[in-house]
Amino acid sequence: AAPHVKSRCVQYPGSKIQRFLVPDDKVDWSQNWPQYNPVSYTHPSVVNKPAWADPDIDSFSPKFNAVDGAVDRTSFDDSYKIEEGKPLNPHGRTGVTGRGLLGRWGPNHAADPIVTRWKLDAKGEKIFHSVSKLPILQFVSIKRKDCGEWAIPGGMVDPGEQVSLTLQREFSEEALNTLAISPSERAKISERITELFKSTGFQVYKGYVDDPRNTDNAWMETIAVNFHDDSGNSVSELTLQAGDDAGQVQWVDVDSSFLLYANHSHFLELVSKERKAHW
Ligand code: RP5
Ligand code: MG
Ligand code: MG
Repeated sequence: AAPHVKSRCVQYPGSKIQRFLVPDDKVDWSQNWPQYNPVSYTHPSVVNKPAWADPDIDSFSPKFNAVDGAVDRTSFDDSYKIEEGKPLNPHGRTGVTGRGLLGRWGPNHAADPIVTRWKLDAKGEKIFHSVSKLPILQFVSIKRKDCGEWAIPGGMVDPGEQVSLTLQREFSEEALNTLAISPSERAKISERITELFKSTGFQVYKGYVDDPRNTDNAWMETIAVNFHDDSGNSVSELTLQAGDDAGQVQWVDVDSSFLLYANHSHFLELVSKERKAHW
């Protein structure tokens, strides 16, 4: 696989920290590199010991490469190495040690709901792309508040939470703003969402995320699932409203030229291939 890129972004997000520059041929840990001198960084929000974060490494002994109580510390890749008590990023060097903005040492598990529909004209007919001659898909995209980039409305799997629930919960929180509406409205939406999310889920991707928050000792992994509203009368009818860590939300045409957060574009490419849609 190509070496991770966003995990080596010069400026560590949410900080003034500059990563130690890692050239492509030095990403892999198997390359001996005595000059490697990464910056150690853990964001104050993580140092402050919130409920979603691990303690510092000297004050706890987690079960790495295992399900550790309610926290799944296994990787979707092979088992990861531990060096001086700290997990090593299976995709190689990032120029930063510690956890940065991530709560867990080792893998931080997320789930990404990719909700799609066909792009239709006024008569309700599918719109075909002029070059590829394939029908165009649209997906629900959010603009992240933290970095201003467009992304899939994903989020972290809570300890012990079923991924199927994370997918629904994060979509509802970020794209439908269910954290801010009345219980009766929430119940109505939840019914629709549960219906769509149970019938047509297609697992697109499971593995490492090339996320700008990754470090040498903490990284993102995800399960991305596509929920497709083929008829256009299920989730397409719900009013989108940005919530939680999303600043904006809208239906966006699925196209290779649309820039997205982390490696989310790769997940959409897999969706469009699967659905024989324009990419
Ligand atoms: C990405 O970060 C995942 O693919 C997912 O979309 C997201 C989860 O983090 P938060 O949205 O909770 O910050 O790596
Ligand atoms: Mg969220
Ligand atoms: Mg999120």
